[in-house]
Amino acid sequence: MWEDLRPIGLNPRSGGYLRSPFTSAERECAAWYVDQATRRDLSIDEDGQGNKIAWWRPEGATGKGVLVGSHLDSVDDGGAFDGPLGVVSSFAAIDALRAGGFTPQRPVGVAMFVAEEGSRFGVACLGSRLATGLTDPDVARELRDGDGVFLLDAMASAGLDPRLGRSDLLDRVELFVELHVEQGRDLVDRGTEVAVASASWAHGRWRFDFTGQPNHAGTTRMEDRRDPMLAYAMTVLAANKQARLGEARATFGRVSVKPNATNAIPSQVTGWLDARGADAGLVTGLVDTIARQAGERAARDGTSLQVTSESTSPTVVFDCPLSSRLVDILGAPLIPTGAGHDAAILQLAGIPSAMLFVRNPTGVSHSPEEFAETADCLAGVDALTRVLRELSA
Ligand code: HGY
Ligand code: MN
Ligand code: MN
Repeated sequence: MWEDLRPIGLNPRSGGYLRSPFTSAERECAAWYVDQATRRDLSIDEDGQGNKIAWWRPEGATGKGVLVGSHLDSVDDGGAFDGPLGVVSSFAAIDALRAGGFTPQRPVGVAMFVAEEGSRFGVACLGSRLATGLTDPDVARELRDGDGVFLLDAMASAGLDPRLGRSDLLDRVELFVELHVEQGRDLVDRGTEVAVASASWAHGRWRFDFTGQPNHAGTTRMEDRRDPMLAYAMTVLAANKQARLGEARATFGRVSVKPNATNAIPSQVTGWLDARGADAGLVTGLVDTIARQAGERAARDGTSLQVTSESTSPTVVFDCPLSSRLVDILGAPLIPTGAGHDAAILQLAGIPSAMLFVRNPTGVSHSPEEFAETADCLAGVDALTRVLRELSA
């Protein structure tokens, strides 16, 4: 399965992946998913935003099912494992159960949630948020990517017949266990292969628009400038300082400049803040402080600032009985994550959800360096197989 996936969307220069939602590479990943499901005689349900569940419903397997799986889209130049490891491991776990002659008493589904990374349309976990009704389709209809392409147009040009909104796709789901590569160093520092997630940190994205006066880089005296780049630069440093002071995390990883010309003082600088912390209050306080300091600096420079919240998630504690059961089955540690996941969205929507993490020796993610050893990937499959055997019996 990995060999089939490996070349799809691979950026040969960086070794990272370009699988942005509803682009050809991501659609090739979706086709790979359909092929894998079809080879296993799984029946595929799909909702209006392209989320899919491939169901194993053997004779006698009735009622709501146990869902596993993850996402296949990536951040630009992301790693190979963030998302796909959960989907590959889910198919492999079904293979292992079948090879062992196991027949579940409840349906077992493998999910493929679309647009988890929020990298193209700005809202994290957009596919699962729409499917659960946590994001209003009217809001989603207004989303555009960096080139101004509307979500619906991107979906249509990728061959979907988009009908956004809460779907019945998840109505047949009893609980969800998402296996995911760890995006940090907890497991490698513990010397452990697999962990169970306790909670997903509160996190969100805010758009900072700094507006100034465009002018000539050579003829405009320094004292006559209203340069929005200055407040932006100060804000990046302020965010870093405030996050360190507040034991939170803040990142300006994306910026766009107009007109983005070497010899022109910008008219506008837009930076996107990703802020995270152990609880939502901490994150709100952090962003408020950063925005206040940014506004004060902009005012001093004769420029202006507008801050817009694009997507926020509270801290989500995964389903305790389910997570404790996984800890008992696997004897694995319970660790938090600073990353957002579809499992957190389903948990928020009332579907008992949990996560398994597989050791990443680099601790790096959202980067070509993201990695997981084959032995650890197999340990993850084994863990998921044991969990599925228990939960679907
Ligand atoms: O950004 C995140 O936390 C996740 O990887 N989508
Ligand atoms: Mn992910
Ligand atoms: Mn990710």
